[in-house]
Amino acid sequence: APSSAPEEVGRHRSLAERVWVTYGREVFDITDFVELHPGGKSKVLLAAGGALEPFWAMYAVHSQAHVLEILQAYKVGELSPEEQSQATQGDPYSGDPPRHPALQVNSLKPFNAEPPAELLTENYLTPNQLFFKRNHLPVPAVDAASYRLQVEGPGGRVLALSLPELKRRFPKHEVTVTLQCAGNRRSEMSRVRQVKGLEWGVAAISTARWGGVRLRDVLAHAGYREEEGEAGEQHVCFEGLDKDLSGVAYGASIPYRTAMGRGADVLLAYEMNGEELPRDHGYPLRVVVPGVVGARNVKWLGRVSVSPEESPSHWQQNDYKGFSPAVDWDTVDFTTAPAIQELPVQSAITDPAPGATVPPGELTVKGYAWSGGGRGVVRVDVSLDGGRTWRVAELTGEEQQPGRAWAWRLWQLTAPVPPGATELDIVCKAVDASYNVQPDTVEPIWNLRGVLSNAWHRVTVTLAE
Ligand code: MTE
Ligand code: MO
Repeated sequence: APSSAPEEVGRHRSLAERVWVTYGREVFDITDFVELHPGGKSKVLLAAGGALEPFWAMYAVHSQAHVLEILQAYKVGELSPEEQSQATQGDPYSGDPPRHPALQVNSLKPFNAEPPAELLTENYLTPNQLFFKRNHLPVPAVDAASYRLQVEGPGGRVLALSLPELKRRFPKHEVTVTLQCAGNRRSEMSRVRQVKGLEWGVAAISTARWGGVRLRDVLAHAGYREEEGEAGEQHVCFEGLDKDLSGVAYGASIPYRTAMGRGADVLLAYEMNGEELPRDHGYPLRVVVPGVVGARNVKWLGRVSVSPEESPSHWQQNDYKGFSPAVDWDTVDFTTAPAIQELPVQSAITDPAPGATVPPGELTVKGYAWSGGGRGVVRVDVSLDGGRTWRVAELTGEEQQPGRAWAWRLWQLTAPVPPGATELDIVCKAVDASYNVQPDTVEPIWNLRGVLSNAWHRVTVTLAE
């Protein structure tokens, strides 16, 4: 069979350019099947140009022999063998891994992308290929065999732990955790007044089942005790293996008690949704800090240390902090605000899409809701008339332990469309276990970096005649 590179498959994303997909190493031209797809044409086109696996993981109806048989009829070739990472001279991003074309790319180098919002709530766990990706630097090529995690113990003694040693020495721990970037929903802030940062929509948030070892077990092995942090504020600092051109690594830190407190679920994860951690998500080892902003979940983890100071990293000191709407770039002083750790309560509508035309009669609205610090979501209110009247949505998904509710709830509401309406102003807002609520508008929480954007989410749709 003829062989094609992933980039070639990626160019076939529309009926005009023909629709190609892959399954395993096989390549299929499914152009003639698009109209026949039982789930509709728009759904099958989401997978165009890339792998079917993440979609079939969501829509389990595909795991049947006859579906594979149908697919075989459209086979046109095979994927060419993985190319040697030929580090193209001068482009530090040439070694980045391939990505799924369904992702909406906000920046290619470094790679930053979110899934289409309506896919986010199709599945409680986000398939790895569709999980949002937020990189500040090129993805480092880490050789798992020679990889050693450096852990600095009390007094400066450094342990070097290989992956097999980590897996052998410490019990495996699994937690379902939602990660959200501080900049999720930033584009809504920019509509009020331009902010600096990537223009994320509502999908810089995703959920996975992470597997790994507990950070507290590793720190205890290195000689730290739970009480240690009480002698004065201490911080656990992380360094990534991804480096900028001057050799400075990505870094961040969390308070010692977040890592070492009783019941702490901070992980050094080597698995994501039952698979080996993908390169974009920190292969071979990353930190997962449940309930805490994405930026502290350091990927490609190289070194862990404990310090009376927070991480000296740019991303801890001079970024990922919140400010008053009164502060702008000419007046900002980053030393005056604390680094973001636990995130505030958040929710958004993922379906219908803004500007969609919906049929009269009944409408189903879907979305996600989540809060930081292990505070579960207790309720989501939805309005179809801009916030004049409200209904309570139905929550679905895992209900986790109070205080350790690290993952989102999905929600949906089916309600009659107000008769005579031509347009609907759909609004959602969530309430967390501490009865924290979302602010109703963006203006009062506007900040120059466009972080912590969690106002009521609004989507306007048109009613079909
Ligand atoms: N870790 C390293 N080493 N380098 C990075 O650029 N980005 C951070 C964090 N950890 C980053 C990192 C940010 S800002 C976020 S939001 C999350 O990773 C995103 O994790 P994901 O790409 O697995 O979704
Ligand atoms: Mo982020």
